[in-house]
Amino acid sequence: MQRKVPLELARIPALRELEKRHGETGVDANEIVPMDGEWKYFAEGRAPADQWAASDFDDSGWRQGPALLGFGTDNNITTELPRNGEKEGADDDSWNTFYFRHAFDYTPASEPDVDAGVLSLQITRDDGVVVYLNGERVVVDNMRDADTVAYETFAAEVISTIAVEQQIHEFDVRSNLLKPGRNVFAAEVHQNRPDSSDLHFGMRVEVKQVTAASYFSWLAAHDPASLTETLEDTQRFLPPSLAKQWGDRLEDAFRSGIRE
Ligand SMILES: [Ca+2]
Ligand SMILES: [Ca+2]
Repeated sequence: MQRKVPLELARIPALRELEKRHGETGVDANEIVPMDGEWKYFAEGRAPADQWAASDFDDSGWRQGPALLGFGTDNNITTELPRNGEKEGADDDSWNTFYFRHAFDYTPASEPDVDAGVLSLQITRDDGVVVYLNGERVVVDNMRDADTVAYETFAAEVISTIAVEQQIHEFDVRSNLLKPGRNVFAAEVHQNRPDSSDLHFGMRVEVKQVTAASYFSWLAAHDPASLTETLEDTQRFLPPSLAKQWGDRLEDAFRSGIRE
């Protein structure tokens, strides 16, 4: 009987390497934010209060709707945002930036922990975006002046044509930023120029973890002779803590050729 192995996969490259070698079957993926999730939004032609991205910010005055949120495109927008308020067409009064918040409860699927994998953020945006998790900036994508993004900052590149606008951009974020209990993603979406006619935002998030169950069941499903990696390869791409915890079990599996 093997003991239950705690999850301590802290290195993002290790998980991605495992996924590359083994496909999704070696990795447990759990959706925590759906692409059509509900978001609070602030579309007022100005920046909200300074702490708007913090998890404890009071967004009770913000409006709310399911993603995708935006205006001016054919890209499956569910929640229409006001473009430029009552000032549509007045370029010098254009609204440059729109703000979003999504709160959710997270219960780790297995003991320890949220320190054991990556968050995969899958984002569609027009034009540029900055994303925060519990107040910490985790993604800056297609923005000018990335270090000093403010309401007035423009996106770097124009996002045009349906094919480009519908692209999903995936980012790995450390999953130890996720806490058991309440969490908040926040995002600000910026236009690339004052008179841009369209804008949208949506984001799906998965927690991806390597677990003993996922890893050893993957091993069990494969003929040892078909494996291209050696025990040493496996120990090298796993993070040291996990390679150590799984040490005997890995050696048994490779030596005996008997998959559990
Ligand atoms: Ca566009
Ligand atoms: Ca735009």
